[in-house]
Amino acid sequence: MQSTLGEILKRVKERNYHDETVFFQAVEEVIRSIKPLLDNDPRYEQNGILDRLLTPDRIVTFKVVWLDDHNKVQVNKGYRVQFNNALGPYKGGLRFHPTVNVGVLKFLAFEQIFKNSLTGLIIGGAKGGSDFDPKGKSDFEVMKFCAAFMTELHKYIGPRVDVPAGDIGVGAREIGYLFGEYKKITSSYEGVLTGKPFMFGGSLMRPEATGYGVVYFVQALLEMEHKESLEGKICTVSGAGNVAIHTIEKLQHIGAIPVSCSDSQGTLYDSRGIDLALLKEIKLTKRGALTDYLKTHANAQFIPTRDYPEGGHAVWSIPCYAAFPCATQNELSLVDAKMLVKNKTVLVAEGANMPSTTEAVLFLQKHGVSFAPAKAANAGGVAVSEFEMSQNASLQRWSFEKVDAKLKETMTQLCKRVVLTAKDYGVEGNYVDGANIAGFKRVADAMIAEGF
Ligand code: NDP
Ligand code: 2IT
Repeated sequence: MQSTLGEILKRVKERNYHDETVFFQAVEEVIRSIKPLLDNDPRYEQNGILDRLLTPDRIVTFKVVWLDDHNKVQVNKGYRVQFNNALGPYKGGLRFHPTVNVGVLKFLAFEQIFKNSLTGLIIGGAKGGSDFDPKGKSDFEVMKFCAAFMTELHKYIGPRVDVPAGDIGVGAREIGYLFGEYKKITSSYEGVLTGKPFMFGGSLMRPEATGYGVVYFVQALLEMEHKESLEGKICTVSGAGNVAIHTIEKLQHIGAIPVSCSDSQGTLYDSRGIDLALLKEIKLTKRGALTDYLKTHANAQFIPTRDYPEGGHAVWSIPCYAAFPCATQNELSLVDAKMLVKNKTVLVAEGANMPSTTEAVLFLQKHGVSFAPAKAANAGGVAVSEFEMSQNASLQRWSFEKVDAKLKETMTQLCKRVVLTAKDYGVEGNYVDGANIAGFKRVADAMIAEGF
């Protein structure tokens, strides 16, 4: 059927929609943290560091044309934001989600610069993706889309240039198809993507790395700052994807009790603790709906998003010791922060990228909640991606135990760096400032040393 003029115009407007609000939100937070550093060290001003750092090196935008299962031509937009490579090759995930636009990817790439810097590894910051929605698509459709996406993307990436990985909507299946197409185009086996399936060069533990890393970070933080542990503690988790599932898994390994997860449709609450094997089967194997969980556990509760009051999210109304937002940006609002404080939550650790609004972060910090920001807490995923790059470059395979030990060590050192930087700069206990200052310093000093 022919589209009406109104439908065509709507599509054009949606496709060209441009909103940088989340990028400005991320920038504002970093600037607020590093202002004292900028005021006290004239080198940053003299070298124009701020203006240089706030401007992406380049943004590539391209058209992705592919054929769906009904032989209908589909068109999506593809992007790669290469923000800064002062510390190493551009590195950061690809997100496939209908909400992807330049503003969202600029925010994610900007955050990635500081996150990657905090790991102490040799990686710069980037992000990319598409407004393509893998949900409801057949494997063949996903494959055809990925091949078409790589036809353009391959021109801009390389194992020493820019190494993409996964993010929302991009897991091992998508990375496998992307890698296959890259290899077909270039006839070259190179570690140009991370998060590959193990059988052709993926690192063991990359799927688990972000979630496990979040828990390792929190363990180190609780030990250093509270002389406490998560054992026996009730934890709430949002999201039901890669990061959420592996956060829940590691929490269970260490004897904590994760009681929730969520997706775009609603929140699942199981007061006896989430049945992880069932959750994995529903979400990872069948790509199904969270409500299917109730077929096995009738006592669990599913709270649809639409039934929850405006401005808040059901996950954060569940009383807990520690809360782990692991779904998406700005999912934890001021209303939620107030609820967490009311329920005496001790710690919030961000598994997702910038899941808490600015107002929520400030409220939590003001009320003494230990707040572990994303760029520190979720750096384990990209750290293991860098381990995958190392393995590919040397044609080695590391054991699960070796990667796990290196991940734990990386997150523990990262935590110490954040805590001690906050102390050194007179903002003890403010891990947002600690992470931003430590992340910024390494990048800025490299930019000065390399000239412009
Ligand atoms: P997945 O695609 O595996 O899972 C995403 C989860 O979040 C799904 O449960 C999804 O629900 C939910 N979600 C996504 N968008 C929304 C939305 N707008 N509203 C409500 N729920 C939503 O992604 P990941 O687990 O990989 O990523 C989750 C977060 O972690 C993102 O912020 C990502 O940037 C960040 N991250 C990921 C890393 C990684 O290694 N994968 C590393 C570091 C950070 P539904 O299926 O219903 O859409
Ligand atoms: O936000 C992130 O750190 C990621 N999506 C992972 C990036 C990577 O290159 O592994």
